[in-house]
Amino acid sequence: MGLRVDSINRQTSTAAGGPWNPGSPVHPLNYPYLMAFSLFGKRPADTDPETPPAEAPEPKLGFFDRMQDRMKQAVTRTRDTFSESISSVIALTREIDFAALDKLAAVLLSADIGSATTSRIIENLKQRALRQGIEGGAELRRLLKLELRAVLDRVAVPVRHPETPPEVIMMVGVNGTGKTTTSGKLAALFSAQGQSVLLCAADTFRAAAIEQLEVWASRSNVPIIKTKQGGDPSAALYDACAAARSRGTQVLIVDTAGRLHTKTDLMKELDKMRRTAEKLVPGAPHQTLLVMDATTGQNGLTQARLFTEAARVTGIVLTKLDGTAKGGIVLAIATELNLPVVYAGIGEKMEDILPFDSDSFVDSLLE
Ligand SMILES: Nc1nc2c(ncn2[C@@H]2O[C@H](COP(=O)(O)OP(=O)(O)OP(=O)(O)O)[C@@H](O)[C@H]2O)c(=O)[nH]1
Ligand SMILES: [Mg+2]
Repeated sequence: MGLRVDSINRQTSTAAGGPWNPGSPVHPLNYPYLMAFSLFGKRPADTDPETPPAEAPEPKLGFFDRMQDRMKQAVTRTRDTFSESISSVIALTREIDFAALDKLAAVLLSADIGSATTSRIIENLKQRALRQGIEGGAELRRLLKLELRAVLDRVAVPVRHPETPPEVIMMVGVNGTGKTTTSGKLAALFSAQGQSVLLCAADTFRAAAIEQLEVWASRSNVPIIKTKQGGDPSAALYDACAAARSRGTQVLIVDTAGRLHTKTDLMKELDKMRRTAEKLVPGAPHQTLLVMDATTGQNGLTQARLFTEAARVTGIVLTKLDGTAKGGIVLAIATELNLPVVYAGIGEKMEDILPFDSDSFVDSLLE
C-alpha cells in the first residue's frame, strides 16, 4: 500500500482532529514547543502539502529556543562530564595531535558512545589532522560535531506514515523501560497536534498495567481499548484495530508487556500481535518502537540488539535521558543497531517527550 513520507513533523490540518478544546489538558498551549516543529524538522520539503500555510499557527518567537532548551536541559549531566573531559584534553596541548585524539577517544568511550563509533570518529579526525592539521580546541569541537552528526544522520530516515489511517504504532521492550509512560506521552503529543488517537492496553500480563495506561488515557483525554488482566493481548489489539478503523482514528498506540528477548513464548506473542494487526490494518504495525532506558547504557544496548533482531523494530524511543550522564548511547544505538532514535523521554511528566533531532542533540552536547 502507499505510504506518505513525512518529516518528523506529524502536524496535520486541525480539520482532521477537530478544533482545539481550550479546556483540554492537551491544548497546544501546554505544548508550546509543538509549534516549533516546522522550524525544527530538517526536511521542510516533506511537510504535509495539504496543510495550508495560511492556517498554520504563527510560530511565536522563542519556541524554537524552548525545544532546544529542553534538549539542553535533558542532556545536562552528559554535557557536563563530556565537555569537562574534552576541555581537559584540549588544555593539554595547543595543537591537536594524535596523542590528544587518543585521549579524546577515552572521553567518547566513557560517555558510552561505543567502541565502533569512537574508532570511526577518531580515525576520521586523525586523517583530517594528517591532511590539514587541527588548529585548536574550537576547531576540534567543530569537527567533532560534524562527525557526531554524520553518525546520527546516516540512520535518520523520515518516518513513513500510511496514506490510509489508522497508523498503528507498537511500543515494545524489556521491563520497566518506559513503554506505558511513553504511550501516554505520545497519545497526548499527537492529540495536541490535532490527530485522533486511540490507546490499546495490550499489556495484560503485569498487575495494574491496564489501570496505569487508563490513567494516561484520561490525562491525555484519549480513548482506550482494553481487556481484563490475563486476557489475550492479541484479542485486545484486534478490538482496538477494529475500533480505530470504524471510528476513523488516525493513530493507534499499542502498549505491550515488558519482555526479555530470551522468552520465546513472549516473543511469539509479539509476532501474533503483529499478524493480528496486519489482518485488520494493511501494513500494520507501521512503526514498532523499541523503548530503551538510557540509564542502562551498554547493557541495554546488548539487550536491544537481540530484541531488534526478533521484533522487526523500526525505531528507538530513548527514555530517561534526563537521568544519565551517558547520553552518548544515542550514537552507539545508531552505529550498532542501525536504527534512529525517534523520540527522547526527558522526564516523567506528560510533556516530557521530544521528537529526536540530531542537530539539537549534538548542539546540546557540545555547546
Ligand atoms: N526520569 C524519567 N523517568 C521515566 C521516563 N520514562 C519513564 N519513566 C519512569 O520509568 C518508570 C517505568 O515506566 P513504565 O512506563 O511503567 O515502564 P514500562 O516499560 O511500561 O514497564 P513494564 O510495563 O513493567 O515493562 C516509571 O517510574 C516512569 O515514570 C523518562 O523519560 N524520564
Ligand atoms: Mg508498561
